[in-house]
Amino acid sequence: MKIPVLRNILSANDAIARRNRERLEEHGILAINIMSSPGAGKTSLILQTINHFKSKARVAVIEGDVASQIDADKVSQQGAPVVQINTDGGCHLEANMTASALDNLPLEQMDLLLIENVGNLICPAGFALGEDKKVTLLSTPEGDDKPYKYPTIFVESDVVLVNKIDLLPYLDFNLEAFKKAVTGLNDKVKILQVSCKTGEGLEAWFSWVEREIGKKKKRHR
Ligand SMILES: Nc1nc2c(ncn2[C@@H]2O[C@H](COP(=O)(O)OP(=O)(O)OP(=O)(O)O)[C@@H](O)[C@H]2O)c(=O)[nH]1
Ligand SMILES: [Mg+2]
Repeated sequence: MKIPVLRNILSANDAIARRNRERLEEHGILAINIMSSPGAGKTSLILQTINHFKSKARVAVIEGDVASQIDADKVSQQGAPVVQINTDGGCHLEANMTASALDNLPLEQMDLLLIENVGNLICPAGFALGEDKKVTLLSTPEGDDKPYKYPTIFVESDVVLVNKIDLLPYLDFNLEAFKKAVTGLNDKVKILQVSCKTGEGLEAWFSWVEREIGKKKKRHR
């Protein structure tokens, strides 16, 4: 009896996600759903990305957290429009929350929307928000076996960022084993190695984002 209920929830979510996608499409805004475990570096990546694009593209952010507006405050300090969503215990963002956030963002003045999902390697992968791309961060202290334990998020992702590579000398994280595990699940995924602390590897991330913004604008014209 529970299965049809779950289907209804997911199809309702998908319907709202489609409307979000249409809304973003109308304005030519590229939307990226950023997912990871708590503390893997989502906010750090967002802050680096805002900083890089400040004279190149207009970036806005949706921050998803169970509680607090700590991350939204950091984004706001960088001058980007931001909406904080508190899920009050919910372990992922849903499309209806994203729709409300879109109501509160200056869509006419945006090129890129970065959505920081709730820190969780499981549930966020199951809920479409209306994004164009899904990006997962996996930080090196979490271990290279995570694709085997939490496969769905890696299957769903367009890009996987291995973050905190500056810590590799102190860990037994095996980069090649991790890449093999991810590509075994998803042979189309792009894997980038970065440090949001030192900036190493971020140029490749910025280039990918820039290309995707360009593609979105082209489709919009
Ligand atoms: N050494 C190192 N630390 C990093 C790196 N990226 C982020 N951190 C640190 O990791 C901690 C967590 O980073 P956040 O960016 O807040 O992580 P998050 O994924 O947004 O965390 P939640 O929002 O709580 O899920 C902070 O202390 C960061 O300074 C990195 O590349 N290397
Ligand atoms: Mg954060």
